[in-house]
Formats: sequence, structure tokens, C-alpha cells
Amino acid sequence: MEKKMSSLSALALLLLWMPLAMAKLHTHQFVVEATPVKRLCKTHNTITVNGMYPGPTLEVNNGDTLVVKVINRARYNVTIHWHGVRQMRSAWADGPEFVTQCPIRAGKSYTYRFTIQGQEGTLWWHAHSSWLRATVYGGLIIRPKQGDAYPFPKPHRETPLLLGEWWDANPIDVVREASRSGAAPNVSDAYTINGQPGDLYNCSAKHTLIVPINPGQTNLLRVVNSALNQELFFKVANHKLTVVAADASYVKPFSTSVLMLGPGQTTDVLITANQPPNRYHIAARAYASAQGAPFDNTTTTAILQYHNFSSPSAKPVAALMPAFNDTPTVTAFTRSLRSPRRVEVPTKIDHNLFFTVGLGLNNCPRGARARNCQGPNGTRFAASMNNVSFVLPSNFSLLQAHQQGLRGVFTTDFPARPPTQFDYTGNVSRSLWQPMRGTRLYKLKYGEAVQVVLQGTSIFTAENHPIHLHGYDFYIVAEGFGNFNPTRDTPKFNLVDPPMRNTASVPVGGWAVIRFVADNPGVWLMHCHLDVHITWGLAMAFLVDNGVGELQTLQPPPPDLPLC
Ligand SMILES: *[C@@H]1O[C@H](CO)[C@@H](O)[C@H](O)[C@H]1NC(C)=O
Ligand SMILES: *[C@@H]1O[C@H](CO)[C@@H](O)[C@H](O)[C@H]1NC(C)=O
Ligand SMILES: *[C@@H]1O[C@H](CO)[C@@H](O)[C@H](O)[C@H]1NC(C)=O
Ligand SMILES: *[C@@H]1O[C@H](CO)[C@@H](O)[C@H](O)[C@H]1NC(C)=O
Ligand SMILES: *[C@@H]1O[C@H](CO)[C@@H](O)[C@H](O)[C@H]1NC(C)=O
Ligand SMILES: *[C@@H]1O[C@H](CO)[C@@H](O)[C@H](O)[C@H]1NC(C)=O
Ligand SMILES: *[C@@H]1O[C@H](CO)[C@@H](O)[C@H](O)[C@H]1NC(C)=O
Ligand SMILES: *[C@@H]1O[C@H](CO)[C@@H](O)[C@H](O)[C@H]1NC(C)=O
Ligand SMILES: *[C@@H]1O[C@H](CO)[C@@H](O)[C@H](O)[C@H]1NC(C)=O
Ligand SMILES: [Cu+2]
Repeated sequence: MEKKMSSLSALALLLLWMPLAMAKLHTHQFVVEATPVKRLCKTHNTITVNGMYPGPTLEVNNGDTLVVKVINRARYNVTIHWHGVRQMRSAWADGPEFVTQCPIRAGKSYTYRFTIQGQEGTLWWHAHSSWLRATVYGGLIIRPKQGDAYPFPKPHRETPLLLGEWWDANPIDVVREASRSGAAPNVSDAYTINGQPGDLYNCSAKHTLIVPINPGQTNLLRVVNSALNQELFFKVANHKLTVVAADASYVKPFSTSVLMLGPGQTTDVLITANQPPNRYHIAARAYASAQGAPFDNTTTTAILQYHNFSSPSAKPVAALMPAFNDTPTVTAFTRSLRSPRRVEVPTKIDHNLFFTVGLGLNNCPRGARARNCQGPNGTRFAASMNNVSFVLPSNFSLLQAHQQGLRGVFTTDFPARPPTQFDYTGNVSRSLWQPMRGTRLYKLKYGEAVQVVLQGTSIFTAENHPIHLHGYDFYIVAEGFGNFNPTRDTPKFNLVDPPMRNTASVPVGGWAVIRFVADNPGVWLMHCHLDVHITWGLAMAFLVDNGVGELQTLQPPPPDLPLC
């Protein structure tokens, strides 16, 4: 009897100890530095991490801890954001500049420390300072805990595919020029897959990624939209894709021939080599929902190459892409995303919020120089949520100001609903187009349940906005077109198996409804992931208070936290 007891408690001890023993610590060093990179026939001194474009893709298991020392040897301020990582109690490691930290100045360093908790699939990391993320980004692959399996047959091979955007200019010059002029920034010159534009561009035959596959086998493609300003369609010629995860949450598998990803979003798909052995284009090009706005209409390609394919000289089989404005295809895709099974969606809502998201125009003050007023009809472009165009502080980060109780850096009066009600998606009176500036946060108590209706506006132009929330995953319980109507639309909410994401594509001229529980203390930015729109102010932040006890309290700031 005694022997049995002790072996039982030994087993219990072992079980307690095992998960700790299996979680790993990954330490990395990221040196941010200028590196010559040649694309589209020209060499640029490009800002990279460790001389790589794109930067390194990190591979971890759920439960692991990352310690990444970022050394800034570039001539710009920089920060790194771990896109989609929940950062439970570790908001200091989230990364958006002037939100959770001041920038790492040239010559300085900062070490990001955080643990992956309960997330599996594909995320990514990117610079969160000016437009540096154009070239400073990489993948973050999170596999199940060691010993756990995928909820789908183990693929033979896994390939991360990071879709990017390339300017034949310094991207920082592009955004600086736009900030000065008030006009829309120049569009990019190419899209890329893992940094390669592909064989449809000049001088790029060598810059084409080959993705090998063996006949009959099934591979996992981890697709990330790392582009700056463009939502993208993604296809593989003649092949069906089975979607198994999005934004590092599994989904109910479904088959499709086309994906749409907004910047920030990820989609994991299985692909089976069931076609004649050949070379097939993997292609991405714009989903451009804003009417009349200029966009980069080029197509990036990689090549899915079967082992032993028959005719090496023949051109790859082309992918037939949807039309640039094919919104019905986007709607069909986003509405196919479901959680794998019934999930616990918050139903007792403490904060029922309604946020308009969209563009605007600032009239130029009298006496302003014409060169600073090159937006439509002598204005400057703006963007806002609930008519507040978000302004970052410059003397303290929001999180630091919150933690130290400093006044004068921000206010907590972000409006719960638009200050004026109007026909959001109709012909909006010109008198409503100019937003006000502000650093206004919305305060939540620990554990409160939040619903946000994200309502697109047609001010200047309607557009599909990829809205990203830091520090949280949320359920997308509904989306639709036109103005959200609570009486008509609330009964249609999916409270059974809605998808969980960190970035919601708010339909062009429409709305999306998200729900989450404020269980992570800190200051969390919510913004459009089209960088041109965040540059114009399409952002706000939630301030989430501490709860009770250490496990509901923000950790103390790390000693090397950069100050302003
Ligand atoms: C933007 O495009 C215009 C017109 O092609 C060009 O003159 C200008 O130099 C570009 N700006 C940057 C920063 O590349
Ligand atoms: C590619 O090169 C050709 C010939 O030099 C030129 O006419 C064309 O404009 C170039 N295309 C792009 C996209 O640069
Ligand atoms: C490729 O062809 C060779 C020779 O015909 C054969 O031995 C091999 O199994 C083939 N490989 C695949 C993956 O089909
Ligand atoms: C892209 O735009 C250019 C100029 O605006 C146009 O000449 C070209 O036909 C367009 N290409 C596609 C594929 O639509
Ligand atoms: C600019 O002015 C023209 C002429 O007055 C007008 O037709 C157009 O709608 C205006 N555009 C904007 C964006 O205000
Ligand atoms: C920070 O800057 C803002 C805006 O310039 C100013 O109002 C505020 O007083 C400053 N806060 C502190 C604590 O210095
Ligand atoms: C929008 O309203 C303005 C004035 O309120 C009117 O001049 C304009 O013609 C309308 N545009 C459309 C497309 O209905
Ligand atoms: C936004 O605020 C400005 C300044 O108060 C006002 O002129 C404008 O009409 C407002 N627009 C909306 C959509 O509320
Ligand atoms: C870099 O960040 C500091 C605050 O930490 C700021 O004062 C400075 O203006 C920034 N430099 C540039 C070039 O943005
Ligand atoms: Cu946007």
C-alpha cells in the first residue's frame, strides 16, 4: 500500500514537472542594420535584421519563452512588435513605439521577453516604427507543445510564405514625403514572396522562390500578409487549398481556391500534390476595395515545383486571379472561417461600443504652404476612429505614463460611440469629413466583456480596413454591408463557432462585430494595419486595469526599457 502511494505521488510530481521541463527558452539576437539588397535591377541600402530580407523566421512550441535582444545599428529609431502574441502581463514587450515603449534609438538595444501561451499556428514579427516594417519583418511559427499533434494529418513539409511589398525607393522617404505633402504616399513597385518579386517582374527571374513538393504528398503553407498597405488575394494555380488556421488559431477546415489576407493576417493551408507533375505559379496580387484610389496592380509569384516535373523548359502554369475589386470572393472567404468547435463567446457584455473607422480630409490652415496641402483639393489626408485622429505622444510611452500615473500624456475619454450619428456608408456631408486630433484611450476594468461594432465609413472613399488589436484575440461574431442595425443584425450573430483572430477585415462600406474579455492588463493599440492609414491616425488604444493579485497584474517594466 505504502509503495503504491509513493509511486502515485512520484507520478503526480512527474506530471507537474513535465510541462515545465518541456517548455523551452529561445534566445536570439536581432541586429537592425542597413544591408545592400538588389531587387528590380537596383541595389538599395535596406534596413534589415541580421542582414536578412525578410528577417529570420523563428520556430517555437506553444508554451515556450522568447528572449530577443534587439540591437539598433541603423540610423533610424526602431521597435519590434510580435504580431498576434497575446503578451499576457508582458505588455512591455509588445513593441508599438510610444504605446508600450519609447523607440530603441540608434546605437541602443532592448531585450524583449515573453512567453507564448495557448497559441498555435503562424504569427510574425515586424518593426512598429514609421514604415520600417517594409523590410524589417519575419515569421513566427508556433507548433503544438512537444508531444502534441496538429489537429490535422502531419504534413510532409512546411513552408512559410511571407507576402511583402517593395518600393524602388527608401520606404522611409516615401512616408516622409507623404507626411510633408499631405497627399497619399507613392504606391509600391512590387509585391514579394519571402522577399522575392518573382518571374513576372523585370530582372527577377533569379529572384523567384521555388517551393518543392513531391507527387501525392501534402504540405502546409503558412501564408502571412506582411505587405504595408495592401490587402492581397493568394492562389496556387490548379490547386485547392484546405484552410486549417488563421492568426494562430485553428479553424474548421474548409476547401477554397483563393485566400484573401489583409496586412497582419495569417492563414495556414494544406496543399496536396494531386496534379500532373509540373511547375505551378503561387501568386498574390491586390484586393483593392477603395474606388478610384491608385494601387500597385502587379503580381508576385513563386513556383510550386513538383519533383520530377515533365517539361523543364515550359513556363509555369499561371494562376487566374480574382478581379482587383472582387468583394464577393472576399466575403465568401471570410464567412467560411469558423472555430473548429463550439466556443465560449462572451454573452454578458459590459461595454457595448460602436466605432466608426475611415478616412477624412483636414482643411489646410490659412497661410499654409501649398506644398504641405497636396491632398484632394488642397487638403491633407487624415483618418480616424469615432472622429478622433490618433496622435502618439512623444515624451513618454502611453504604458509608462499609465504605470507611473503621469498626467498630460493621454486622456481616457475615447468616445464609446460616434459623436455624430449619420448615414455612415451613404453620401456623407462634407462638413463631417474633418476629424479632431487626440490621444484618447478607452478604459476597461480587468475581466470586463467588450463588444465593438467596427463601422466603416464612406468619407472620402469606403474601403476594406484590416483592424488589428494588440494583446488580444477576439471573436468575429458577424459582418455585413451598409450601416450596422442592432435590431436587424444582432439576432444573426454567430455565438456558436465564430472565428478567433487578431485582425478583422471590416468589409468595404460595411461593418464587423468583435467580442473579447479584457483579461490582459496594459495599454493596447487598436489600429488599421494599412500603414498609410495608421500614419493618418486610424487608431485608438484600450487601457486595461490590473485585476486582483499577481496573475492579473502587469509585470514591472524591464530595467532596459528605452525611455524617450
Ligand atoms: C514618388 O513618385 C513621384 C512620381 O513618380 C516621384 O517623383 C517621387 O520621387 C516619388 N517619391 C519617392 C519618395 O520616391
Ligand atoms: C521592364 O523592362 C522593359 C524593357 O526595358 C520596360 O519597357 C518596362 O517598363 C519594364 N517594366 C517595369 C515594370 O519596370
Ligand atoms: C523521380 O523519378 C525517379 C526516377 O524516375 C524515381 O526513382 C523517383 O522515385 C521519383 N521521385 C518522386 C518523388 O516521384
Ligand atoms: C496596371 O496599371 C497600369 C497603369 O495604371 C496599366 O497600364 C496596366 O494595364 C494595369 N495592369 C493591370 C494588370 O491591370
Ligand atoms: C474637389 O473639387 C472638385 C471641384 O470643385 C469637386 O468636384 C470634387 O468633388 C472635390 N473633391 C473632394 C475630394 O472634395
Ligand atoms: C508630455 O507632452 C505633452 C504634450 O507635449 C505635455 O502636455 C505633457 O505635459 C508632457 N508630460 C510630461 C509628464 O512632461
Ligand atoms: C452628395 O451630396 C452632395 C451635397 O450634399 C451633392 O452635391 C452630391 O451630388 C451628392 N453625391 C451623390 C453621389 O449623391
Ligand atoms: C468631427 O469633429 C469635427 C471637429 O469637431 C467636426 O467638425 C466634424 O463634423 C466631426 N465629424 C464627425 C463625423 O463627427
Ligand atoms: C527617436 O526617438 C526619440 C524619443 O525616444 C525622439 O525624441 C526622436 O525625435 C526620435 N528620432 C526620430 C528621427 O524620429
Ligand atoms: Cu485602413
